[in-house]
Amino acid sequence: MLSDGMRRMLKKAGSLQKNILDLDFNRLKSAFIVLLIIFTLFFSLISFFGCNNNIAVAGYSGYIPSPPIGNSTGDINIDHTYIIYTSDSGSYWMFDWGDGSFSDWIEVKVSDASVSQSYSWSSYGIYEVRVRHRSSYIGDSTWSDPLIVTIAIPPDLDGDGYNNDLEAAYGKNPDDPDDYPLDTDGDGTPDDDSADGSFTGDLDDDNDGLSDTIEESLSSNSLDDSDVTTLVIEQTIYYLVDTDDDGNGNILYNTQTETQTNTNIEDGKICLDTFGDGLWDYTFQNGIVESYKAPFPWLYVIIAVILTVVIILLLLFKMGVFYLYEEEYVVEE
Ligand SMILES: [Ca+2]
Ligand SMILES: [Ca+2]
Ligand SMILES: [Ca+2]
Ligand SMILES: [Ca+2]
Repeated sequence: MLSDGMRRMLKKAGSLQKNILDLDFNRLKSAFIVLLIIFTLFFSLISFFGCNNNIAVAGYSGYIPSPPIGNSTGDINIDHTYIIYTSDSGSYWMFDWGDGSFSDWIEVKVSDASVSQSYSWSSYGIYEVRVRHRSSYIGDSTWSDPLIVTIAIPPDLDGDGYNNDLEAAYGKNPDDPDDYPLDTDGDGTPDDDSADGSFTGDLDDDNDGLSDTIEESLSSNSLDDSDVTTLVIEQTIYYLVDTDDDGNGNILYNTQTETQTNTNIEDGKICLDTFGDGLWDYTFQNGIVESYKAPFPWLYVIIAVILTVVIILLLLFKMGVFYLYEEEYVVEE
């Protein structure tokens, strides 16, 4: 049995424990309310900033900014510009250029701003351009997904008019504009076939219209376009070829019949035998083709006139109208 004194002590102790428990509960309640307020404020802030495209949402470490906007192809040593948009004033942004280089942190002081950065790559390759966001409140984001930028080797690296593959096939340097295959007419097709047979050479090296093969058969220079003149006569293409280099075409080549005839010069005009019958059909002079007109036969006319005069004189002599001497008559007295 407990004494009265003991009962009073236990009752007092129970009362004290109850007070202590009440006190702890109130502290916990206050702490919970404070935490609730802090979380409410935190998530309100997160919700507010989460409206922006490039600003963190809950779980900042998992935030991925949008990739930068800009060209996905380009050339070396040329500035390429990349942009991100943000309404997060007071934020910072950094670009990763994919070649081990990074931009500085770029501060955005106003909302609804764009951040633009230019970069030029010095080597050909494929680069992953990313962007990263930094907030003074919640730290750095992870890198954005990459924008793939291809800085491809141009087909004609040195810009000499011959593509890299062709130059390589001809043993020329694709990175030297002064080293390229022989191409007499400069039309981009080299004179000869490539050694490996992957490229066919020009069939008309001097681009005068007459193929190398025909020029060689006519003894014409297939590397000189000044010795062939193209003529169109009665809808047929002819080539007037100067094989003796005297400035006048001495062979007329008919592309339709693939035959050749000779020419002649009369009064400075080149006479052409288009039918191949040995008679002149046209003349060519100063770029003009005309039907052949035989020259007036002055020589024959003059000879005929002289002969006619001689015959008339002879007849007159015969008739006694003209005579060479006068007979003397002696009158006897
Ligand atoms: Ca080239
Ligand atoms: Ca070259
Ligand atoms: Ca050529
Ligand atoms: Ca030719």
